[in-house]
Order: sequence, then structure tokens, then C-alpha cells
Amino acid sequence: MKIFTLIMMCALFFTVAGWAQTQPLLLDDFEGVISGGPEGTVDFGAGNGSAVQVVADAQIKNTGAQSLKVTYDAISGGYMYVARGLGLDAKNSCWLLKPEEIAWDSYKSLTFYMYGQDSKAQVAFDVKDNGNEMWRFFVEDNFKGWKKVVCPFEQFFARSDWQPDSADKNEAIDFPLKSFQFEPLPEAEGILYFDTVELS
Ligand SMILES: [Ca+2]
Ligand SMILES: [Ca+2]
Repeated sequence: MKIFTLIMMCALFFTVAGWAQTQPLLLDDFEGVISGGPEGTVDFGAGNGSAVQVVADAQIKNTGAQSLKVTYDAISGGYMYVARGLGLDAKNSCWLLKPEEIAWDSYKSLTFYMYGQDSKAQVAFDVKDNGNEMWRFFVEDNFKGWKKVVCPFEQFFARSDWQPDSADKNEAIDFPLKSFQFEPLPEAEGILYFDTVELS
């Protein structure tokens, strides 16, 4: 009887430990009002001839009631950004959790869902670290429909094409991260949907 109890307790322990380890943390679901500008909930814009529009979409979504619909035209020499997080120009673009409240040590990857159109467009997924240094991960739109994109922290690289003036440029990802951004890269145009950004 004692051995049976011990075995059951061990089984319970490993089940709980496994659950705690694999349970992802929802960082952003793009719910509620989606708007741009200084009072907006998404920090987005484009320059040098490129264009981007960002709205909520209630038809094509992965979790919750809506996703983020990004309509883009990325021309040669142009740039764009669609960002959420802390310290951005759009005042209300915060994640569901404050960066400093997250146990970053417990996670190895950022993940998000992208609804592709198999356009072969290259999309950069950048994060800004605690030293304002920008780190990049590439994903290609080479699938149709929703796909979970897994971005291990160790596979991000510091951007060499551009960094904010305030970046520490210490070549180390300093946690807590402050924000993330999606950037369809030139030359490409189309529509992408994003949803369900998690830590795992
Ligand atoms: Ca959602
Ligand atoms: Ca850094």
C-alpha cells in the first residue's frame, strides 16, 4: 500500500512539474480596440514609399474574438513596423502582462500564429531588449492558413542594419524584453494576420 501511494505521488509530481514546464504564457492576443496614432493600441507606420495598414479581423482569427490584420506594400528602400509592448510611441500598445512581471528565465521561445498566403514574402519578427537593442528573427510566408511560428531566443540576432540611438549594442539579449514588432520586408505586398503571441 505504501509503495502504491509513493508511486501515485511520484506520478502526480511529474505530471504537475511537466504541466508547469510546458504551459505557455499568453503575452498578446490582439483583442479589443485596434488603432494607430499616439493614443493607439498598435504602434505602426511605414516610410520611404512603403505602406502598411493595421486593423482587427473577426473572421480570420486563431484565439479570442479577432486577430491583427496587416495589409502591406513593402517597396525597395522602404520600411515599416507593427509593434506592441512597452515604451512605444502608441501609448496604449501594452501586452497583457507587464514585462517586469514575467519570469523570463522560465521560457526559451517567443511564439506567435501567422496566417500565411504562401506569397514567399520575408517577414522580420523583432524584439527590443531592456537595453533598447533590436533583435531579429526571420519567418517566410511559405504556407497557407494558420501556422505556429516558434522563435527560440537563441536564434535571434542583433540587427546590423539599424539600431535605435539609445541601444546598448552589447550583443546580449537583456531581459525583460520591452516590445516586439512584425515587419514584412521588401519587395512584397499582401495581407498577413497575426494572433496569439506566447512565451513557451
Ligand atoms: Ca486574438
Ligand atoms: Ca542588449
